[in-house]
Amino acid sequence: MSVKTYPVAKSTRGQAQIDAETYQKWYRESIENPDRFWDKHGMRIDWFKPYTKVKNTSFTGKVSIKWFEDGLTNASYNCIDRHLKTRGNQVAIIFEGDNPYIDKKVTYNELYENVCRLANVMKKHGVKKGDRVTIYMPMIPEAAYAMLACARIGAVHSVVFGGFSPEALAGRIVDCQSSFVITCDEGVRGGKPIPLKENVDTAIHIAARQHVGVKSVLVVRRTGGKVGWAPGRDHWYHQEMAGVKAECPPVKMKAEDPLFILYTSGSTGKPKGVLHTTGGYLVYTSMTHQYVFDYRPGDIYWCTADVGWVTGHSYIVYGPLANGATTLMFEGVPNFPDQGRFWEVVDKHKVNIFYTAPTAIRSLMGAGDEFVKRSSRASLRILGTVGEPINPEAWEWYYNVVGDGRCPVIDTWWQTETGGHMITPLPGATALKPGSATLPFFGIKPELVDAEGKVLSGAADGNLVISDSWPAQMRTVYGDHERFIQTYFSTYKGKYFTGDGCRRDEDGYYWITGRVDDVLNVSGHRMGTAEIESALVSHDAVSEAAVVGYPHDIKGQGIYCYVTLMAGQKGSEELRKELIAHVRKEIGPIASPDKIQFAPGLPKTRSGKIMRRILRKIAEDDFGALGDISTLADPAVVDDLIDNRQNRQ
Ligand code: 6R9
Repeated sequence: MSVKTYPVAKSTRGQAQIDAETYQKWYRESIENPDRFWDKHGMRIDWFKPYTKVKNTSFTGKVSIKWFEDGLTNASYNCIDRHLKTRGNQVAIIFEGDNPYIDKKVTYNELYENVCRLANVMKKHGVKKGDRVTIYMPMIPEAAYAMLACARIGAVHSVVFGGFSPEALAGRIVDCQSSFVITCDEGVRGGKPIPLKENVDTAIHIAARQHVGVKSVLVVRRTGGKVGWAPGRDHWYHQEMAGVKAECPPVKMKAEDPLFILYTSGSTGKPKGVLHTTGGYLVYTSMTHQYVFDYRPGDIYWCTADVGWVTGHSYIVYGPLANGATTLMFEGVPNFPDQGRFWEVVDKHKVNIFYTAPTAIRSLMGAGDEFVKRSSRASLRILGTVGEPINPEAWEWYYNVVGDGRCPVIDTWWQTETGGHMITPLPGATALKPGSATLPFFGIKPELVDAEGKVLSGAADGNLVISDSWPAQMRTVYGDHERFIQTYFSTYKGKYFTGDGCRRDEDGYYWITGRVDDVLNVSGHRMGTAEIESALVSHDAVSEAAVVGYPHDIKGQGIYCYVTLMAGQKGSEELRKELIAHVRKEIGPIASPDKIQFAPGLPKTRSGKIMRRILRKIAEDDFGALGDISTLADPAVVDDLIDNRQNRQ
């Protein structure tokens, strides 16, 4: 497949902050002398007591990661107080409701008052520094207040995505022994209520059976829907907030004091509590937010993620607010009231920087250009993506149709574990190649290794590891440091293993090929499922595709493709043949699909990630043991996939 390259994008508002030369210079310095580099950039946040030590990290033995360790700071102070003098009346948060007629603006002064009050409410209920607080909320400003209020008093928040089931919520409450929960009566998404308080009630019962007692639940009233009530345990947010002072001094936190825990699934076992700490995380998320999005004061910035995921933590709340930005929080979904909602909101709030996931882009692309074309999108300057590899077809559509060919597409590769962007273009510095996350951010040392751990040089294909620490790296798995070492530092000694496969091209550009367990080996040829998916999606009839391997007598693994067609297209034998020919043409005969199943829907988590585990099982004709499918956005798609499987034995 020939690769198109887009020259360094001209920023539509003068020169971007980092040009190609500055990128080279800073990158070199960050690698050759990380202490000096981060000593300088660590001062981008405010410290009550400046650090004298910068980096103290080891990827071997017990694995210990410390940054700015003798400095004292506070994340809430950095996200609020330090802006009050200069931009107290500037909007900090724009809330856009699920209902398009509902919105609200919160200034930095108002943010200060709300966060201080909430911090005081928590203190009143006995929450202390180091205590874990579970936040189970929809996308409303109170979710951000709750995170920042925890940070203010040194409590460690654990945000659980509002789409998770009571069982999943209970598991997370139990794992970090959390006795204080902040929630909402109901959430609203796509016009439908979500019974958050009811789920919390159920979760608390489940947790109690495991001897973890939740003492207090603070409930924000969002819909006014009827909820159960445990007197003495449950408290209304609005009543509590009215009864406390609007000022609360931020606690002086050590740089390495925990800021939050965020649970994430691995390939084995129960979800891991990824632990992030204060100083390095804030330095790195604010710095990446500024340079990766070329954020300038006054910009309206919108990341469509949910605060239940790391993207919401780093790039809706902490990074943007530490930079004094205006960050938009969207309560709804991309297709409600219809598939034009994103672009309507962009016009309504004059959004300059827009950051979303490839899965959203592909689904909106499938709905047709008309939904985009009826908006102006003239305010847009930067388009970002995150979460999975973006296929060139979707990239081009995003660039040409959404961005009208004038906004660079910033494909950011990173993980819950990395805290912030790792491999990403910088607008104004990096020539773009659709589908490539391009080059490492400052301070990031990616390496490709083969199965034996041999470091590969030049253009190569391998497993992606990071060979030295960066400030926002996770510090441990909460309560299980051994698991941290095992999961991330034992596969390749002395290196952080990302779990992703990756190719580096002759220009040094990185192309993430997907999780290593998704890489296929067909007749001894190695290829990323993402590559085949990308080829399939580049066919006009295809809206989305997911490819998995299945055991094949002769080839080792065969290629099984689940294909969702564009609206109006019908699956047929003829189209099957056409798609096979298309993939052969795009990649080569080795990538010929063995099976193509037309699927009206793919099994996705509520964050939009395709659950390949399920697809692999069905492809293997072994769907008796699909495991937990309760976290799927729409568990019903599984039945259709099973009924129409192509591999009956
Ligand atoms: C931020 C986030 C991490 C995994 C990661 C990789 C995939 C994320 C990507 C990407 C290709 C990108 N991933 N961004 N793959 N290109 N730009 O998504 O964190 O939920 O922990 O997922 O997502 O496989 O390892 P998380």
